[in-house]
Amino acid sequence: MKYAYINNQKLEIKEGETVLSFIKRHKGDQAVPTLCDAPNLDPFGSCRVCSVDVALEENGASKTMASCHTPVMEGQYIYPDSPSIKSLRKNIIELVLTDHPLDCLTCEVNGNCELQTVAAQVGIREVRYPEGENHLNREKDLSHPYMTSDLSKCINCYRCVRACDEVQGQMVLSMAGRGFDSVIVKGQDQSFMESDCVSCGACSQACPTSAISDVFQSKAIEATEKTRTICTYCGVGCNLEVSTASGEILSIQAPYDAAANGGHTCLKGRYAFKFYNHPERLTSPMIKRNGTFEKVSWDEAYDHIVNEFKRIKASNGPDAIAGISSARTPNEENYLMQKFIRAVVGTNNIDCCARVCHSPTALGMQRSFGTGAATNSIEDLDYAKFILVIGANPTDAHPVTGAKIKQRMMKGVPSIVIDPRRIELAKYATYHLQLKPGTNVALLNMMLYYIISEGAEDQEFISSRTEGYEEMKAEILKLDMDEMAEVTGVDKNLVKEAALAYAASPAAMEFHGLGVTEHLQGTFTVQLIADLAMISGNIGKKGAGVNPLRGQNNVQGAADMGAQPHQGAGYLDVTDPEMNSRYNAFYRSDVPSHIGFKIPEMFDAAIAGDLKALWIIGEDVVQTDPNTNKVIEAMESLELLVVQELFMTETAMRATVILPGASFLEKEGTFTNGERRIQRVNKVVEPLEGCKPDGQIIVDVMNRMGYDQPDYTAKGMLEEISQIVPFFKGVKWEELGDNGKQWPVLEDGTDTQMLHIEEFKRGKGKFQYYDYQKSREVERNEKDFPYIITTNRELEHYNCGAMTRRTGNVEILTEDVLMIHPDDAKKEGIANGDFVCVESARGKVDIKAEITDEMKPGILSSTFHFPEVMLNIITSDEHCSEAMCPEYKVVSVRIRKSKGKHKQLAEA
Ligand SMILES: Nc1nc2c(c(=O)[nH]1)N[C@H]1C(S)=C(S)[C@@H](COP(=O)(O)OP(=O)(O)OC[C@H]3O[C@@H](n4cnc5c(=O)[nH]c(N)nc54)[C@H](O)[C@@H]3O)O[C@H]1N2
Ligand SMILES: Nc1nc2c(c(=O)[nH]1)N[C@H]1C(S)=C(S)[C@@H](COP(=O)(O)OP(=O)(O)OC[C@H]3O[C@@H](n4cnc5c(=O)[nH]c(N)nc54)[C@H](O)[C@@H]3O)O[C@H]1N2
Ligand SMILES: [Mo]
Repeated sequence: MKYAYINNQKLEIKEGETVLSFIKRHKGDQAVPTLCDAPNLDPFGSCRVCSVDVALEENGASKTMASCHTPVMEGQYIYPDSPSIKSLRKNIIELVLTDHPLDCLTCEVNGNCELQTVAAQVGIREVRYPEGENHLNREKDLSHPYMTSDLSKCINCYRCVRACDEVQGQMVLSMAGRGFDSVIVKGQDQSFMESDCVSCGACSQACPTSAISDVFQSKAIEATEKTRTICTYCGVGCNLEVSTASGEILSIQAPYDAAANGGHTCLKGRYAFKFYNHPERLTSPMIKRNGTFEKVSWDEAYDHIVNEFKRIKASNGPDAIAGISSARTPNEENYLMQKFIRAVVGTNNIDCCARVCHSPTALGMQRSFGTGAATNSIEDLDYAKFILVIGANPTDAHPVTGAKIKQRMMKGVPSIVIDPRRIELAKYATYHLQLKPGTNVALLNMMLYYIISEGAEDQEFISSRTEGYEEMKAEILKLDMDEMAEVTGVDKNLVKEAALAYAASPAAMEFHGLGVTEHLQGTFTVQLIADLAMISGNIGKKGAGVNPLRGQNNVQGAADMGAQPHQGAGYLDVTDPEMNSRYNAFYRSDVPSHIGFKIPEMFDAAIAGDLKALWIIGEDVVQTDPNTNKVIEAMESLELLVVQELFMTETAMRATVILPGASFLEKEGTFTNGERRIQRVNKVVEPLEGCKPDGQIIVDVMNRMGYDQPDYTAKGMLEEISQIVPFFKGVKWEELGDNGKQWPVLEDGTDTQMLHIEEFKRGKGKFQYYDYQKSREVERNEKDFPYIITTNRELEHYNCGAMTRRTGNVEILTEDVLMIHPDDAKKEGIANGDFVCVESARGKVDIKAEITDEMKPGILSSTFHFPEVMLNIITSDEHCSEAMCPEYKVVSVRIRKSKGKHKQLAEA
């Protein structure tokens, strides 16, 4: 063990500590005042406020050093508050204050300003120098809905610049000018809105004064309470610290000690919370009578639903009823919903949005490895020596992880991006393989071909840990690379170089998204990704693995809890007689052992008249499922459509009964993020008047159907879940702590950062070969529909947009646009901003053109966040042959300049 001394007291040193972290660990965070230092930034050593005296012997001659960036050495004698140090700090702060307006008492952050706190800490009561003038005249920036700058308050500590560079990697902020004239500027001295700012707020959180700050909500500074919870948007699972006063949410910060996001979050997590008390929230149950919704009491709504369920079950059997559970809601609520459908209704007709999202990932990885979840943790990015991103655009869709990946790429970690679009990460990647949508299988086969034919495979891993290799290899070697290059549109030499660089790396970490799954061959693509990881020995070690970037905040959890028709809670196979009887014994029920309907099958059954009742929680299938007019037909064929929602979505409009649920801010439970981390969602505010937590609504209906289920509490539900879900065995509400636990959690509470370390869940990892197959949509492309449109997502809006469209985010991004290559635009006579009619075999929509060379000629892309466009009118309900995930990413269309803005809905 190594030791150093603080005020002559002998204390142990930890590896890698600076003098500052050493002092803070032993003497507390307040032991040394700091200004330019921040917990999530690299030490900078510019302000010198953290200076301490350091000597080589007890009370010996000392040197003054900035403690934040000086490594602590064995045997050092550190004096953090000698008289000379105290006077030095006071002088420094006094000088800083001369450059800062002296109106602290009237400043809106009064009481929350770090500079003010530090001034008090070092003992300053008044400033002896006159107020300086060098940047006090700078104008306020009021351009942005969430962030504001008043750079007259800037003290040039660089924290904002470093946060923008080191945390987000956006490089918007910089210091211009020299000496006394130096000032912080955004971009080319622009406003937030004009600059390339992505509104993550890292600079605002980093600023120690209020030179850059959140636009102050009234009373922001009077926050009385802080509650830690988990973000409701994507699967990164950011921890949020929510400040409230009098039951109202004022602001959100990212806690520095959060494992999932370490002091960072994106503009949705930090700022897009105002939907929660938006005037358009649904606040009363409603029943549709003669075509219009009438507000009713909860009792009346429940009676209606229960009578209908009973009537339909009696006349058509339990399989005429189905449920769609919400991946936006906690584990406990998903568990209850599937339990209601299985144990109370008596059918396996339960599904969730994983169907239209990562169902191929779950199935493909189960086939290859035995478990469908991410093998490694996000933290592993720090250890990865190579990064492969395929069909995912994390800087928009998983911004915190995206920023980390981007940081690694900028620091020179070699990488491959496989995407038809030049996404942001492609600009930093070593190789961008810009393939035609729908050709992943051909491209991955090319990579496997070159690794095998060049002898770059990991023989040791293959022989000790896998099976099926020789069969796969024999098929791969039959392929003609020129033919595959033609199919994918990617130069074979580039693929070869990229594949060999990947295979040569000691630790390559893979990430994938919907560009992999939402295809005819989605599941096969996932299996080929698994092949690639196995052939290069990239499983079971740090900085490697196959890591799907799971979409919704709790889509991992929704599937874990059994919100799918073929596997119940904990992925036990419902068709296996032993598992089936285990469920029935546990639920005191009689659930049949046949697989229920998947979402697309529910719609077909509704149209065919076999499905009569559907209960949907938090999913806007009309806007987000493919082939909108078919979805509408399905909704309208039902006798009972219960929609449990926050807002009057396109789906809710077509309901027969509406139940107002409560948002994540108004209830408790757990979300499981994309790295299997089960984290506590704590109630921040009371449910809006008239709304109920979704879990309690389900419990109420269960009881009225005659099933005894205790009232909803997160703790109670977790107790029940831990008895049936094997990998939740040791999960206890009160033991989850701030950063949760990664499943499997053993009975003694130990959790798991990495899967398949010595052995795969299924024993040996399974290699499998698949041939590239053209989808019917691609055939259409070769005939009547010459363009392919694929979908992407925008940072500011989230899926159907019901929530983000009701926040300040609409001021930043207002509509869906059609990305089109300049050559195509020219050919079709389309100018930037023109409306374009995009027509597929299903229907047509009008979208505003945005001319960009991010897409290749012949390929278009758009988002699906706005009901004004309703992009899914044109998408097809062809789907993955194995998992039934829709082929959203390949839609063959023709385009022409449009005269106006129309959409073609069935009723219109
Ligand atoms: N801001 C924001 N964040 C979100 C969401 C949101 O709506 N908005 N939604 C959340 C949800 S539910 C999900 S599932 C995730 C999705 O996050 P991602 O998986 O990143 O989703 P997408 O952007 O739809 O698609 C990813 C990429 O696939 C590419 N792609 C299209 N076709 C192909 C192909 O054939 N091959 C390859 N290799 N790539 C292709 C697209 O160009 C796109 O860049 O994001 C989550 N996070
Ligand atoms: N063209 C195209 N379409 C796509 C995709 C694509 O890539 N291209 N991606 C698909 C994917 S991956 C997904 S996951 C789906 C997502 O599609 P959806 O699941 O429909 O999208 P969300 O916007 O997440 O909708 C969730 C709804 O839940 C409500 N909600 C949120 N929290 C709660 C709560 O606590 N309780 C209740 N009761 N309601 C709540 C919100 O108000 C919102 O209306 O879209 C799919 N659609
Ligand atoms: Mo998703």
